[in-house]
Amino acid sequence: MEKLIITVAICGAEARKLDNPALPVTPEEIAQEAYKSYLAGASVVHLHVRDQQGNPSQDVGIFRYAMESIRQKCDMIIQISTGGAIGASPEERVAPLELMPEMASLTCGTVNFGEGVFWNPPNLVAHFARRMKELGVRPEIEVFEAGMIQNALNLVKKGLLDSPLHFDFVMGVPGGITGYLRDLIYLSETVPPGSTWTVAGIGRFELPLAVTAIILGGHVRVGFEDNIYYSKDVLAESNAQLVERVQRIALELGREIATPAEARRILRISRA
Ligand code: KMH
Ligand code: ZN
Repeated sequence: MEKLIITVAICGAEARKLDNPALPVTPEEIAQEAYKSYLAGASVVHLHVRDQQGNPSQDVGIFRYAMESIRQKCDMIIQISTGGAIGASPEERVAPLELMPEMASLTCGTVNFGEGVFWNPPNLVAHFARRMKELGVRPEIEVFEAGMIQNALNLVKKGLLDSPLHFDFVMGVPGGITGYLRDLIYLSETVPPGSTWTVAGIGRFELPLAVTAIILGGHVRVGFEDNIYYSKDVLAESNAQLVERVQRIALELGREIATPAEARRILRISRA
């Protein structure tokens, strides 16, 4: 089994400081939290940013500053979000790719998202994939529903994505696939052999899915984007606390933790 890649999803677009006062929202707070998570074992940071009011933003300048601030502290792989927040325009969502991060998220289909709709029609996904290819950005295929795997494979056939793909199973979003273990088994057995995958369990699904992924040979994403709690009714103190728990469990189970350099090799990222 490869070493375990832990991704930290620091703030996302939906969580609010009202929900967990420890939520990092400024670029400085995000960079500091990324660094603490790196020290706790994370090798990838899934990056969203917020504006001065703490609202989700796809502003290129804020992304640039956050990326520079993280790079000054450590060599984590930076994966920017092209999902943004529900309602963000396609132009806003694709804009930060011009910063040429090593990775970016690419959701391969439309899904209900709570009371909203996360809008990803085929032409939009193809446009984002083409842009990533032009800029040499490694996509992480975000899978909120099983059909999104097939959508990604269709983009491989069209030459817009390169095999082997790297997937992120986002499980437990209201409107998407559930976070039950049988669904993780199903998704992990549906991706083509040779693919890599990670799992992001939402809310209470985060920990059981993380443990299952460690055992199955997948990788793990944790963080306030997906879950603001440490345990039932107990708020997490930091993203790093959630990362540290995954590292601890993985080591107990005999799975070593990947450094950023090792994660680059596993994820086939050649550009430093
Ligand atoms: N905020 C969600 C609507 C991504 O980062 O690519 C979408 C999301 C996925 O967070
Ligand atoms: Zn995200």
